[in-house]
Parts: sequence; structure tokens; C-alpha cells
Amino acid sequence: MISKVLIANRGEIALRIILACREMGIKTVAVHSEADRDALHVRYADDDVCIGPAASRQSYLSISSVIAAAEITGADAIHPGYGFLAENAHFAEIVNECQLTFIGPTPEAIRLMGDKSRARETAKAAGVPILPGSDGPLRTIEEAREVAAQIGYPIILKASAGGGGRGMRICANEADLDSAYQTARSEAERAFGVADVYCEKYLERPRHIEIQVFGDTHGRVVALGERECSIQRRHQKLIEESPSPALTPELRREMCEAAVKLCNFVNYVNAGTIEFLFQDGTFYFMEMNTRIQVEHPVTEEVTGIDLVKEQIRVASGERLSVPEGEFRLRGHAMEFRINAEDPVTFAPNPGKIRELHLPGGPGVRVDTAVYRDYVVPPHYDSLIAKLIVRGKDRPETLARGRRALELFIVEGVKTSISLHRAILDDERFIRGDISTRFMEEFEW
Ligand code: MV4
Repeated sequence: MISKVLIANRGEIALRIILACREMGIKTVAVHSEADRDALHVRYADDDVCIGPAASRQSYLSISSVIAAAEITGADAIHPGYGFLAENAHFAEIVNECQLTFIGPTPEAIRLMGDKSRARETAKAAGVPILPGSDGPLRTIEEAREVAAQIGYPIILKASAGGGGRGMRICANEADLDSAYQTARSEAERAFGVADVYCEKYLERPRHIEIQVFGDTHGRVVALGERECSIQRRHQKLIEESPSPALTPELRREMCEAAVKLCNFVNYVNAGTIEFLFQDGTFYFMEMNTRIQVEHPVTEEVTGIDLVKEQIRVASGERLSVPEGEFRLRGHAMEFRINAEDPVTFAPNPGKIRELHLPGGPGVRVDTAVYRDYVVPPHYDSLIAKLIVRGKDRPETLARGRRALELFIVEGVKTSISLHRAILDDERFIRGDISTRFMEEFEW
């Protein structure tokens, strides 16, 4: 059994993991950079170690520093959270080699799914629907031309090593293919050190719907319903909800079955997310994320399962605590990401939080690690809080979201609160008539 967990992360997710450990009677170790000395995760952990300067590369991304901190403090497990080292297969390997427990999937699963082109081939082999496209990475521009002609334009080129939209190019016709192929490759090479790109039929107005999955070391896999994540800007999600307004119970069952099929095919263990594109009643595998996600609370609120505790249990070799049989989702949940940024330009706006009031009341949860007089450092992600609301149905959830956002006060830094209030007044959003294009078309 795990008795002391080092959290290789910061911010709200570090705190979230500490809370889970507390409830389980597990000791915690915080690691932090020089810029995070006053961070809440440091204060609430049983032990803390400064692992380097503000720059992530020299602190939260420094594998040797994190491992050294675990050894010094006698931690027996490491939770990577999301971002930073969470999907670094090499890190997971080293953690395991050091006789520590990595609270997450195997290095093999991380490596496999980190290669988006191989992930796509694996989904295909598992019998999970994928979009028409190339078999593996494109080897030449001639092959790109052939595949594109066969599947028809528009097409999208994606970096195999990609994520976050980098190394991605949409191509409307054959005349644009040459330059799209070259720029996608050089962008991928620059960003990830691997130039490989693959090709897919491009969907014009898809929804992004993802399935939360969980596997244990006894061979059991469950799908815990979906999260609709179509409200994004520049590949940053803004609002997530469950259930998706677009899914029927039958489609949900089919997507959950597909997700479980893929997990079984690769013997997946711990928390994961299978991302699908959904358009015109059909879903297609897009990628798999091998981590706990920012938006995991949405699933927690509709399933009643504590996903972080479940991660720790599964990493200890215990069976999934989720009961056998068909999964029941109750009510509706929605998450609003609150960033310290200009709500119009989306430029980060770090600085001192001079006033702070967090909403509460029925159906309201706030996951955050900020406090009044806290200084949001400029070195990291601008997420400062997640407001999660739930209700018996979508209308009640929207009403609670509106009410909670009205009572949510942050002064000193600009935040996305006002943007969320505006989205909640949008007729199309209220109807659930959304796609990944929603924010492009949103005016306020
Ligand atoms: C797509 C697509 C349309 N068709 N693939 C964006 C991030 C990367 N993970 C994949 N992305 C997309 N892939 C095909 N075949 C549209 C997007 C996309 C998108 C997807 C989900 C949420 C927001 C998005 C915004 C722009 C593009």
C-alpha cells in the first residue's frame, strides 16, 4: 500500500491530490520552484522540497530533481497531475526503476498513445471508428497527394507527436497541399523534434466529446460517461460539461463501448480519456490522453466517484471500486475554467489577487489554490480556479453557473469570469447548439 505520495505538480491539481491523500490517510510531499514558496500546495503538504528556479524546465520538469526529492523525503509513490511530466513515458519508467509507484498508466501505454499516428492505427486495429486518412505517418508528399485525393478535400495534417494544435494544418484543396505539408512538418520538427505528420478527412463543425476511462491491474476497464468539451479557444478548453447535450443514451453506450474496447486492446491501467470528434450523429476516435485531466471534476460530479482516490487505489494494485454493471449518471455538471488573463485578448495577466470571494451554496464546487494577496506567478499556466456546478438537469446547472459566476469575485488580475457570464447568456449555448467553432463565432 502507498503511504507517502510526492506530487510532481503545482496549483489546483497539486492541492486536489493532497486532499485525496488526506482522506485516505496517506502522507504527502510537495515539490515547488523558487517562485512557488508561498503556494498553498506547499503549505498543505506534510513535507516540501524546493526543486529549483522558477523556470519549469529547471524545476517541475526536472526528472532528477523530482526523483531526488522523493528519495530524500521517503515518498513511495509519485502523482504527476496533468501537464509537466504527466505524459512523459521516460519519467514514468524512471519512477518505476527507482522502486517508486507511478500513479498513472504504464510507460508503454503513455508512449503508444503519445504517438498520435500509432494511436490512430491502434484504434483501427481495435475496431474503434476512425476518420478516413493515412495508414501511419505520410512518407512523402506524393503519398500525401494520393491519400488526400482518395479521401477528398478538405483534409487535415497533424503532427504524430502533436498535441495542443501545434504542427496541424487544414488543407482545402490540392493546390495548397505542398505548402501545408511542408509547414506542418517543419512546425512539428521545431516543436517536438519529430517531423512526422499524418492525414485525416477534415470535419468542418465537429463536437469534441471525450470518454473518461479507468482500468485496474486485474484486467477490468470501465467507461464513466462523456464530457463535452467543444467550448475552446486556441486549443484551450473553457467550459466542459457532462452529459453532452448531443448524445442519446444509445450513442453514449456505443462511445463507451468503443472506449472500453480500445483500453482492453492495450491493457490500459489507471485513468485515461479517449477523445472523439462527433458530427452528424457519428463519432470518430481522435486521440487518447493518458493522464487525469483538468476537467475530471465534471465526471466526478455526475458519477459520484473520486477519480484521484481511484487512481491511488488502482496504483496500489487494488480493484476499481466502481460497481459492476451499467453505469448510472445522475444530473448534470459543468466546469468553467477561470484563468488570470484578459477575457478579450486571452493574454495572460499574472499579478497580485487583491480581493477574492469564492461562491458556495448547493451544487457548487471550486477547485483552486489561490487566496487573497496571493501573487499569480508569470511562469506557469494561467488557470487559477475551476468552478464546477451541478444540478438535476442542464437548466438547473446553467442557473447555478450563472448565480455562482455572479458571486465569484477576483480583483487585482483580469480573469475569464466575465467571458463565462456572457457565454451563459448566449442562446446557442443555452440550447446546447455548440461545436468546436463556437468561440470563433461568439461575439460579446
Ligand atoms: C480535427 C478537426 C477536424 N477534423 N480533426 C484540434 C486539436 C487536435 N487535438 C485535433 N484538433 C482537431 N482535429 C479532424 N479530422 C478539428 C480539430 C479542432 C478542434 C478539435 C477539438 C476542439 C477544438 C478544436 C478547434 C480547432 C480544431
